[in-house]
Amino acid sequence: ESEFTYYGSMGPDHWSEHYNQCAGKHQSPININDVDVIDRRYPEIKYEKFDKKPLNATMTNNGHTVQVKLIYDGQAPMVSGGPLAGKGNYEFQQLHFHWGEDNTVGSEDRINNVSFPMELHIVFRNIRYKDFAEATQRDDGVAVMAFFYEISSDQAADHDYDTFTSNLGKIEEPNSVANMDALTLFGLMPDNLSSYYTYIGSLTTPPCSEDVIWMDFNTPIGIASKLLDRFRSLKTFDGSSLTHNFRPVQPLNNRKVYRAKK
Ligand code: BO1
Ligand code: ZN
Repeated sequence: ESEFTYYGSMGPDHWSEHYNQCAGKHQSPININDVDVIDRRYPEIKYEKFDKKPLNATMTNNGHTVQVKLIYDGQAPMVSGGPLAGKGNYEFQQLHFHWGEDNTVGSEDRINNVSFPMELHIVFRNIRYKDFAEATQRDDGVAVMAFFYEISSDQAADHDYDTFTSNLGKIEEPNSVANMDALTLFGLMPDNLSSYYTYIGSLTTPPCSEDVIWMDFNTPIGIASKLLDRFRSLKTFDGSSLTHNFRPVQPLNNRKVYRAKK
């Protein structure tokens, strides 16, 4: 295994030299053009335990992103329904973020060629598969819920994120871990979950496994610009700042993007 970065000789243009799936035809991220999107009705999404507090919460600087792991007493959060209907139950694995060097870039998927300053990925695995590695081998194994951020000066909206990001200073070094206050998944998500895009893509980092079922929610999460700066001060393996960690958009090829409406 070789490492990967977001610039230079191990940057996204070179990932497929070491990870052949990164050259696949169903890759993520993509640009979503509203004019090409197909409206579709889906069953309601069922959110289980999204308001449950974990026993333990840690954040890790893995050199590529801030990854949050949550350990639960008993059942972890699960999602089903929506585009996952008939495929089974999907259990929470981890969540993490993608951001950019300034507020004009950062999100991975784009909407009408517009980037958002940051994107949250909440990663799920179909419980019919024994672990994440096996799930990535299946076309119904992995689902990711994606949320976009927008710059907001509404301090109240920041509450969960202020607490969360105030711990980022403890994990500036790659491979460092910090304990954090227990948070709920709903606490990080916007209130309005009624409209989302969905399409079939991949993991956005090596090994770029296909297929991943993506759900990109329309309502952005408001965050203060100064909180985004805390993400940008993390360091990567070569000692430089992790100023950006989004993969460029990939060809849509023969895929369709759907918009779920209630
Ligand atoms: S993403 O949501 O498409 N950006 C994405 C990219 C990579 C992973 C997950 C989501 N990687 C995998 C690791 C596994 C790990 C799993 C769940 O995440 O390769 O080792 O088990 O945490
Ligand atoms: Zn991600």
